[in-house]
Amino acid sequence: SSIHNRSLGPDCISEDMNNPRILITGALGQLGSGLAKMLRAKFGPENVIMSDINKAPKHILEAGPFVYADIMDLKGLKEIVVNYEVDWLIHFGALLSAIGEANVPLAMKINIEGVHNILEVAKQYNLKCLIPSTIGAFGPDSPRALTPDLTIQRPRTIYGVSKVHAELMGEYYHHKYGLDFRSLRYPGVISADTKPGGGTTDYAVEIFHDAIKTGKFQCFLKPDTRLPMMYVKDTLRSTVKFLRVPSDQLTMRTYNVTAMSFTPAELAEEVRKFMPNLEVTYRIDPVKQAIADQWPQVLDDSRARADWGWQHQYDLSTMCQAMFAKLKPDRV
Ligand code: AKB
Repeated sequence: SSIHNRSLGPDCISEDMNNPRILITGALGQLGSGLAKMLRAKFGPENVIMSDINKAPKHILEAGPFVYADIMDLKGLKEIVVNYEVDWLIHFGALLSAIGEANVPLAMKINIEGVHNILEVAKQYNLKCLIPSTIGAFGPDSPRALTPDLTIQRPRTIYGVSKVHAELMGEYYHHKYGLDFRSLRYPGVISADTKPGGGTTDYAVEIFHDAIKTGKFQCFLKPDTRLPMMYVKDTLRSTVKFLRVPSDQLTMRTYNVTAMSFTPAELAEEVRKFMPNLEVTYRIDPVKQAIADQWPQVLDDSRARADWGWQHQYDLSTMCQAMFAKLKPDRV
């Protein structure tokens, strides 16, 4: 079948890395479809399999292979890996910070037991395995200004605890079994086409949608809450670049990556350059504010920049420009 044909189509840039077949879990979330698009452009549409437990919209089904995959079902995961001859496993299925606090048992199941299944499958079939981490893997005892890769990590959310667990388990499998495990600690990701679900940094996405729809925005964080952030294109570029770095070039397995840091007040000021009449009010969500107050304000990603050449392209101003260009082209 065409699924099993590994040759690149005429539109694909030829690739030195023996043309991997890639499975993405949780692919209907904020990052999956964008990453699939980027990887399909490099490796061919048939070589990137999107998967989720939800039904995919038509445009996703038309773009390339999409399958049902429940990360809690170890046998089902193995079946997909074998049937599709998967080489790389990118694990995006997870519950984010705020929703995790509201559903602790479910977060433990998905974010901890699910990761165990992913690592087991990756080990058994010798897959390159990427499990993203987050600024949420730090906590109140971590330095908040220029938080380094290696520092105190004592998060107090179930999301953070589960992500530290994933980092440590992946690194353990790497050292014990030689698994090519990789992780990036993402900051808040700002995207136009897909929405985040249940995070603490979601306000930075919502402001654009609400501003355009209603001219108003009610923010759930205090105006001076500074957090590390990144435009989705940079997030996806960092991910693809990191996946392609030869293993021996990595001096660590878990790297911080970031692009900018801003507060809600600073973001609102930038958005007002496109919508001068935007009304912003603040109604603090105590759970989300408490989470944000324990997270880094500025992330130090110098090791990613030194080891594998990470460079961001979007800052606060160009990110806003890009968001309005996507969501409201007549404003730009
Ligand atoms: C969240 O807010 O939970 C996520 C994250 C920073 O990991 N966006």
